[in-house]
Amino acid sequence: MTDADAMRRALHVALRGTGKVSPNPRVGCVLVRDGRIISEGWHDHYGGIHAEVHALRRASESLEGATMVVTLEPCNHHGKQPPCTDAILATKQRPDGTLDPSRGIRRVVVGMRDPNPQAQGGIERLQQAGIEVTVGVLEAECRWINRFFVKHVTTGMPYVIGKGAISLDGFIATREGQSQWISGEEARRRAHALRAEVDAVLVGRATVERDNPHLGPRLVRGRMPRRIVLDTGLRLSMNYRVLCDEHRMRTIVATSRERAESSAADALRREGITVVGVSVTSAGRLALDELFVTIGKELSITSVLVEGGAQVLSWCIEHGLLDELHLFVAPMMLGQGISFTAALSAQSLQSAPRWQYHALGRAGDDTHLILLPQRPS
Ligand code: AOF
Ligand code: ZN
Repeated sequence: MTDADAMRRALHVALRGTGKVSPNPRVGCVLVRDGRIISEGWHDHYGGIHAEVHALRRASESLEGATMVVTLEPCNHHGKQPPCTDAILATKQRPDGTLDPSRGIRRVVVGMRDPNPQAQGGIERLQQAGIEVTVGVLEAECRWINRFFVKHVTTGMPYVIGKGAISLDGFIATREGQSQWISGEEARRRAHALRAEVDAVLVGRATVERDNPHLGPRLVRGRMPRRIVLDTGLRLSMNYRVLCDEHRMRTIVATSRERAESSAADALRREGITVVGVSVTSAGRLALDELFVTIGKELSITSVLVEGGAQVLSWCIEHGLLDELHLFVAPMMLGQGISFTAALSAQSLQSAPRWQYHALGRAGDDTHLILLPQRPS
């Protein structure tokens, strides 16, 4: 078994923490001895034990000479949990408490360094104790599963993903606003899997009024994300699902600073809904960059899926707020309709937002594009 094989398994078990560990990273760990996996562990929920300790506790065989393969640098700090480095070094202790280099875990393979300054230093600490450490195995994959955590812990802002289901000619709805359904079942299932992965799903008021969406991952197993509704004037009636169903306590309504102090805002708060006030731009729209800073810092939201509509998506694209874009392109043409970038107007080809392909595949009859912004170099 190569380090990469073991890391692939560690990445796989890390995903068991999906939807449960935020704002922490998803971390997986396997212990390898004599060429086979003897134990595995993962960070299962926020505040719970870390992947390394989980794997060490679950081991039913001797750890003598074993290699630990873990997707993230073992932490070296006291947070909600004690340092994983201590647990690793404990496997090397003689009965008198001194370290014996030949005992216990002999080698540690790390996918990526921990970007959290408070937790860093694990690699050096292990090396000082005589453990051989290899860093950077399947690093790109490890970074990808923790792209939300990495952005949030380094900038305080959530990682923002845009999502649209469009026709071949780029429309998200007919002229009359009919959009259910442009994409097929498999594309919708993938979109729901994204909902289960992010901390929050964001939509504008017009989308709530048109579709009365539930925004939960009903087509897959997963927990309900927080739901963010943009409502500058706080005019939405309380009868929409996001404001009155059993998950309303986890809904966040973003509105102007002024309306956030109004009696309408208090009525929402009495229902357990969070109301966040942000500045309004000269164009009369909520300043989403400010909203993202607030929800990242105050509500520990590490990721947001922007589901629409066209106004909100256009605004995010125009202001460079998307870190990733998922487009499900259905083999269908409308000729006229609501373009998913209706409110975007590029003045020239040079100034048009450009993207690079991260992945391109099929989702049933639809094409699934995952794009990353091409930031000016
Ligand atoms: C690890 N293994 O499985 C995870 C780590 O408050 P705590 O104690 O849970 O610490 C959270 C921080 O520890 C988190 O921000 C990240 O830097 C690291 N997460 N580290 O060694 C794990 N989940
Ligand atoms: Zn740890």
